[in-house]
Amino acid sequence: MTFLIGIVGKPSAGKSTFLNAACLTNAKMSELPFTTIEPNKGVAYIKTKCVCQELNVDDNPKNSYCVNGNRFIPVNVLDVAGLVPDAHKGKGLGNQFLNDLIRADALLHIIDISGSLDKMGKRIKMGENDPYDDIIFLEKEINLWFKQILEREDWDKFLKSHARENKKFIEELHKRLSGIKINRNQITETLKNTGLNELNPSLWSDSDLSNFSKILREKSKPIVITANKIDRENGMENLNRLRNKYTEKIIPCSALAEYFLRTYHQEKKIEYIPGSDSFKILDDERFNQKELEGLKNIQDKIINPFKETGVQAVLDFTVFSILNQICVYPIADINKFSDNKGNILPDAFLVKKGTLLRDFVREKIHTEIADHFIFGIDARSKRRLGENYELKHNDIIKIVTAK
Ligand SMILES: Nc1nc2c(ncn2[C@@H]2O[C@H](COP(=O)(O)OP(=O)(O)OP(=O)(O)O)[C@@H](O)[C@H]2O)c(=O)[nH]1
Ligand SMILES: [Mg+2]
Repeated sequence: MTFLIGIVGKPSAGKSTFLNAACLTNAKMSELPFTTIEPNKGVAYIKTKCVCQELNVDDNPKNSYCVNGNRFIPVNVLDVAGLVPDAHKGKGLGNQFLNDLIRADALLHIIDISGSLDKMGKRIKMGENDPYDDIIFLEKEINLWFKQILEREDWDKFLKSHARENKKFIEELHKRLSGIKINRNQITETLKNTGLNELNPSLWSDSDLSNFSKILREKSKPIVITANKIDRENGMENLNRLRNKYTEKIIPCSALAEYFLRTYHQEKKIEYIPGSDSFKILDDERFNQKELEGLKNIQDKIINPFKETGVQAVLDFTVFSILNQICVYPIADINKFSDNKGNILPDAFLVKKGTLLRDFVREKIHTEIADHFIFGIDARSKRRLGENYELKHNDIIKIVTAK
């Protein structure tokens, strides 16, 4: 299973630019609001320090790629149309297009930190819009959309049949929401957090249901705030102001800077590893004066103060910190760290922190193997690992089967 990360935000905030920067796609970008109507798909890569350097081996990745000791693992990204306040009442393009994000694991909210777009994405004087308002309205619209999903296909009827047939609410709700990528745990935890009674959901008021769907949304589709256009004059100042008001993590970003760097790298004009704190111009002659100045500005005004352009940071933060993933390398030969064909460290899998070896084998490797699975071997220590072993970040593991 590959993660799906959805990009949301008001028109012209830079969503398609972020997608193109992260995935090297060709989604249309323009200053005009509502440039994107149909969703744009791409594949981005999250970055983690590969174990190849520690082991001093040259790896042959199959499900990912490795550059200078950095392992890049694919995730799907979807960029959708701009969302405006009251979208649930049909404003702008409405919010129906959000249904494309129904299977998203997390949402990146791209905000314009320079505050130079009005609510509809039209250009206004820089600083006139408070990005805090964008955070609040978007979350509200997303929560309303989520509640609509929960209620659609007749919530009352669902409750009545549940009461009549005395079925388990959690199981039934899980089935009902099966298309939305919500697991049983998230439902159970939401019930616990809201203090709502699963035995009698027909007594829930509308505000109970709103609260329930809000918390379930937070758990199943967390929103990560990306302060885009940090390169603009007042970006830093606005970011600091916003951080005083909004306590969750906000990651500064210049999608446009990353877009240039990735494009020049693809054209073999610069050396650049996404998310790094420098790039190298390969041949000055291939750039005009304006482009060279642009590159100097990227280094001085974005990379130096912020360590990187932010696109990679946002993706990595989402997968590792918000979705709580760790990286595990299954192999077949514990001395060569290779698969049966001799590929060294072929696969890097993302698994949730706390996953047990048994579940990892069942979910990620193959159910057939899981039936014959006996134990694992830690390739570093050559120790045996039982099925209840809890996987650690960067584990390199051989799965031993009965066959
Ligand atoms: N200065 C600056 N401009 C940016 C940045 N990211 C995007 N832009 C500009 O913002 C404008 C809108 O970019 P898009 O990527 O088309 O925005 P969008 O959010 O996809 O817009 P819609 O599809 O209309 O909802 C374009 O003119 C981009 O060049 C950035 O990091 N810095
Ligand atoms: Mg767009």
